[in-house]
Amino acid sequence: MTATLTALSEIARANGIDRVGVTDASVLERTRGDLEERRDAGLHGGMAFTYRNPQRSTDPQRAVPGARSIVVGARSYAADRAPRRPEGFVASVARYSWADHYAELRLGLEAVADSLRSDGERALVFADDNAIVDREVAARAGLGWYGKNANLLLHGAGSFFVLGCVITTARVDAPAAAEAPFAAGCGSCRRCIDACPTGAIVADGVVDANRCLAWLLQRGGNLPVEYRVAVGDRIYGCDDCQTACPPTVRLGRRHERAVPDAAAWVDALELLASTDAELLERHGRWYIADRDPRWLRRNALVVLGNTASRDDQAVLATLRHYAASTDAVLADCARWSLDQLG
Ligand code: B12
Ligand code: SF4
Ligand code: SF4
Repeated sequence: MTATLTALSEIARANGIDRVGVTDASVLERTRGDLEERRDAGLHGGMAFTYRNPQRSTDPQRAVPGARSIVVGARSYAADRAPRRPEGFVASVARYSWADHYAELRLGLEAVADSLRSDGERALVFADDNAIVDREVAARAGLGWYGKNANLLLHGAGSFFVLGCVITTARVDAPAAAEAPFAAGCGSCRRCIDACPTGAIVADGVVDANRCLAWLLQRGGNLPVEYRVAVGDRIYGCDDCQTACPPTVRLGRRHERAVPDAAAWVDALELLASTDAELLERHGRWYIADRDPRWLRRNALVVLGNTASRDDQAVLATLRHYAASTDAVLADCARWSLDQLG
């Protein structure tokens, strides 16, 4: 059967999705080449995700055999205010994780998929999944354009959006694409490149994951010494190439949502005193390599070295405790932080 984008958009919007578009289900040829080229050059920094099997992650037919269309949805995570920074030694969480926007996005997309399924079609939801490259399907659906920071900036709305899609066997008719009323493209701007604390944007639209704090804080293993100061107070994710982006900051205001204070900050000392089970319960929806809470402790130790006061006895006791640990990574980070605090 043939569905219309107008009808599906109404369902999506009624279920928390801000922007909707559609594209066909052909192979994402350009991105397949980009993934292979960047992986061969080592820019993936050991990431698996979509890099593990680019033949699969760029072919919608592998996700849903017989697929004809991809309905793409975007949900804003722009916050209506800066959450209050609590007292104590707190570590910051990137904006896209201040609330579970992926869960909300998936719910909205499931409503769209349900409607397609009720017409007898196959329809599966993907969001931040290894099966398909989200930015490229969103770009092809006409939702936005790539910035030099590699993020997809939505027309007239910036990049504070999470992206997902429904891959379906249905044919989805879209009204003829109107010319976007907003200018696309970065022009001579390069603020994100200059703002990146580790120089990870190595060419326009190309991020070297070996240097990107978002990846270094997620992956397993040690934090490279040369990037520990740049970690600053971050425990999860990094926003600098987006908070430096003029269209994202200005236009993001059009799609603001309320956020809880607590979700933006994590008490570093409390984290370091918590059990594995407590950490997984509190932060389980984050991507943590191998679901191993050691990596959260590693990050928190480095945050203390960057932000704590050298006179704080509780901080020193915690760092000394970890410096004596048999865990080589945690001991190394704790010693580094003790050195930083003098
Ligand atoms: C791997 C991954 C990462 C990696 C690597 C990111 C990267 N840029 O390579 C790490 C862990 C570092 C990461 C970090 C972040 N991520 Co991430 N990540 C992914 C994931 C799982 C796969 C991305 C992928 O395969 N990319 C393929 C590569 C080839 O694409 P690309 O890097 O975007 O490159 C494109 C441009 O180079 C463009 N291009 C080509 N030629 C040219 C030329 C010019 C001049 C320009 C400008 C562009 C351009 O084409 C390429 C695509 O073919 C997706 C989810 C998914 N399933 O898709 C989320 C995803 C991309 N991440 C997302 C988010 C929110 C983030 C962070 C903002 C989180 C944070 N605050 O810490 C940061 C942003 C870092 C950054 N500047 O990109 C969102 C992005 C939403 C958006 N509006 O763009 C996604 C789509 C998740 C989601 N479903 O919402 N991420
Ligand atoms: S997320 Fe942070 S470290 Fe990664 S490219 Fe953007 S500014 Fe650089
Ligand atoms: S900061 Fe400037 S160069 Fe970077 S993505 Fe935004 S508009 Fe483009």
